[in-house]
Amino acid sequence: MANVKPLFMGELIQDFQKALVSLDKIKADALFQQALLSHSPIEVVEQFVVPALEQIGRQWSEGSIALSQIYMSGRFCEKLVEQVLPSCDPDRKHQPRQAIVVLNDYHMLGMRIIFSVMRASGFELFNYGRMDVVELVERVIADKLKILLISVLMLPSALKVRELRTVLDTRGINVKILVGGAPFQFDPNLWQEIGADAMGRSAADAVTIVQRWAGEME
Ligand code: B12
Repeated sequence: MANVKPLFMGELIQDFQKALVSLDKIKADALFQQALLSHSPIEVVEQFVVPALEQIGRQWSEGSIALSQIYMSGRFCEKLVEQVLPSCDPDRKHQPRQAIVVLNDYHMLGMRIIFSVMRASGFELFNYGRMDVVELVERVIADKLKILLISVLMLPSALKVRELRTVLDTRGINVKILVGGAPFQFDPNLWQEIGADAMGRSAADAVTIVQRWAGEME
């Protein structure tokens, strides 16, 4: 971040967001590459792509753009992110068994980012994709998980974590749950209310929290 003035980054985000909304992939790609000249891939994802998509989300809730524009923006950003975040690191560590999942909803981009960054940081974890509570409980048990990362972007999906925790408790399964996504950013107490062990706002938080838990479990 050191080389670029915040104002410049802000302008770049505005232009990127406009290019996405007008479905101008060539311009969006060029701006993304420009941001990469002065920022690391994860900085570009978290400080450039995420704010642009959040602005697009706000425009949609105000009624100024269509759902199809959000959808195409999200899909295109997924492709850009896939290009720059490596899916694995040669120096994998042995850690507690862990997985990441999108619970119930269809917002997949945040989960993909967390998964890529965790793997790039040397963590090995299962990617369950999208699951509902019933399927997830069986996988947690079958895979003998110690840590479960859950991404949700809709409030009803966030509330499903409470149901998951209750079923796991009933079956005597002890697994640490780390949650993240928009509902937890909107309501900072929500993660505790639904029975999670921690909440993270970013991929960097996911790495820090899992590292801490892994250390405690050694
Ligand atoms: C793109 C988008 C879509 C795309 C998704 C495309 C895709 N393939 O993912 C499409 C168009 C499909 C979509 C559909 C809908 N959407 Co939508 N969508 C968004 C939008 C604009 C951006 C989401 C996104 O991809 N952000 C970029 C990613 C990278 O950010 P992120 O997921 O937040 O992840 C970061 C952090 O949260 C964190 N994180 C995420 N997960 C985790 C997990 C862990 C463990 C940790 C530590 C951290 C972490 O780290 C990530 C990287 O920094 C948001 C707006 C917003 N403010 O989030 C609305 C939003 C999530 N959508 C919303 C809604 C309502 C819908 C729809 C119901 C709309 C409709 N009427 O049909 C549908 C429902 C689909 C469904 N059933 O799931 C609402 C949810 C409101 C609520 N309180 O429930 C939002 C908040 C918009 C709004 N302001 O109203 N959406």
